[in-house]
Amino acid sequence: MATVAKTEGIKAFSATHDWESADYEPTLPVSEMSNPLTRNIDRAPASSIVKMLQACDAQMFQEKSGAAYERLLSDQVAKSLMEVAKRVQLILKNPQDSLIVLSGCGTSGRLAFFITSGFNRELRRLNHSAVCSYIIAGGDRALFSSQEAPEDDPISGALSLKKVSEGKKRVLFIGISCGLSAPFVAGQLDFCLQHPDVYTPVLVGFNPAHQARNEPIPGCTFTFHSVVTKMRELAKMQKAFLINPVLGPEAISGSSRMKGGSATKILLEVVFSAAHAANFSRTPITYNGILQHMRSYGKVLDITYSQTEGIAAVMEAAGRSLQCGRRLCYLSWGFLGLLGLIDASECKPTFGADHKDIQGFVGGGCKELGNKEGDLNLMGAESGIAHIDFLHNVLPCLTDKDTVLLLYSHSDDVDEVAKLARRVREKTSNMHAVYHQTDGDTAAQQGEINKLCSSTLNFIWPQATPASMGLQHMWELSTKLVLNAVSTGAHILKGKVYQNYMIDLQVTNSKLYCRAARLLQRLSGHPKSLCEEALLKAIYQVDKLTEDIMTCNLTTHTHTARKVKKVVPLALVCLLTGYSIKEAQSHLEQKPIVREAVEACLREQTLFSGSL
Ligand code: F1P
Repeated sequence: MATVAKTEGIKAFSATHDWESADYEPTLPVSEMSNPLTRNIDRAPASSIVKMLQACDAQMFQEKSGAAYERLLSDQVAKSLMEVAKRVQLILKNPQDSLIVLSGCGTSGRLAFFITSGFNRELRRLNHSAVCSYIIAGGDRALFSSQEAPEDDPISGALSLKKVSEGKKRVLFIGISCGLSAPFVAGQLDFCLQHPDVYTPVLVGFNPAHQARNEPIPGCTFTFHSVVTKMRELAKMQKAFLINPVLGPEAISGSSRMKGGSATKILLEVVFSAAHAANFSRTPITYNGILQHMRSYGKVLDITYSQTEGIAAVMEAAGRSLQCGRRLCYLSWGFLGLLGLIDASECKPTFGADHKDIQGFVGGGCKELGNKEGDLNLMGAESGIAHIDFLHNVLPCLTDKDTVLLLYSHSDDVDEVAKLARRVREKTSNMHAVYHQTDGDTAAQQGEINKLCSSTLNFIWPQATPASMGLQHMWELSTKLVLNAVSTGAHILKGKVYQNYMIDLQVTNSKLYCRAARLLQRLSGHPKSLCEEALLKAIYQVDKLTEDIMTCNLTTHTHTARKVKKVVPLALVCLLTGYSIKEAQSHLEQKPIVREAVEACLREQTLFSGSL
């Protein structure tokens, strides 16, 4: 056994470098590549899935290995972070007529909200005015539910930035797009470049600049790539900043919510903490300080993944629930809860999940989270995010087949946690917990909660944390890693991943459409034109494409795709078998596990071509 593990470790180590070579998937940006470490993640047991995710996350902190890319701990990245932190500090010092805006789409927008809220809360605690604002493509409803289409709208990006910064004389704009790809963010950066007297643009993403998306954006004269090129020029004079370390491919190809999201959180927290310390405790912003702070996040990975077996147990429970059509609920308090909401909302575009498959609930819901648009009842009563919604809509029908995961820390009202845990336990024994505490601090009720739960991931953090890094930030990253692992793993176990590709992704914006077309090419071996044809047939549910469909634009395609389930599997089955859409649909109904359906088709295809 030991020898096998050792050789696997060696293989895994050498594989980490494959993706950096020039001939590895040369047409893809790093954020879309498939990670050699996870090629067999779809057949791995839960504990191996966790280990693979750990190895992928560890790639974030690998030092530059002579390759062409900047890394998280690279010299240039630390220097840019210092400069941006100094700009933030200037605004803190002189907040009048100034603003910092964080913006992004999907997970990146949700993290913009998360980081903005945390920073403003801290400022208000010190009686300082809140200087930070967030923008998310699609508005506040996109904070808690998947809204992918607004990502394609550069005009609405620019207009929302204009609106939020009306009347300001100095704006530090931080646009986040993990893949350097979202037109919404490109529109905002372009707007900043046109008004350099007011706006200083900063771009956070995780591809080298030359890999920024270069597809034309309908109605615009710029592409993401052209905007980045201009910013690079301005960066030489420190009039714009690019923070774009490479993290290695995601564990599930293109799933930027994972490493992309974690690194966004790390980088921006480092910037804001350094600026905060400089302004309020006169701690100078230094290169070493920045680097040390970044490294301390690496320790969060170690502490979190030291509980591999515990994470795997929750993943297995969640996987069993999803496999039999039941659900996973995150119940939480305060801002750890927002991470639960974020994690849950991402499963729809990534795995074609129903919004009820994984749902997050936070104490008082929107009231507690303080989003701009206040209480959002836009998605109907059944989608409420407060505990009261859970008690009314979910608790009555919970059974042992559902999984409930409590997320709390010793600074939450643990009495409340125990109260809710007792009520959940009356309905299901399948309750687990993630609990953060500092060394030496224990909550009296924790013993009781532990007994009510079938498993507890108890993270004990050292009291003496690096000065610059709040404990809260550690708990948050650790919780994010656990939730990403649980929800990704549960969907893998449900058969929603083939090799390391999301085969049931939603095709609801241009990036996802291109990803889907690429995946069809890769799996079927057919040329691009044929794959796009099959994709459109699946979207419009027709066996023959009409003139009308062919002349529709991409926005109409992605809009129509919202209403259809299993678009990509459907297109793939048609491509591989020559079935009609109806036949392919019935084939997929007979084999509801998408991975198995896809594998069966691929097997038949190989047998068929072998017999020729
Ligand atoms: C933004 C994003 C992702 C989401 C999905 C679609 O990506 O909305 O957050 O998970 O993949 O794209 P990016 O602009 O940060 O690359």
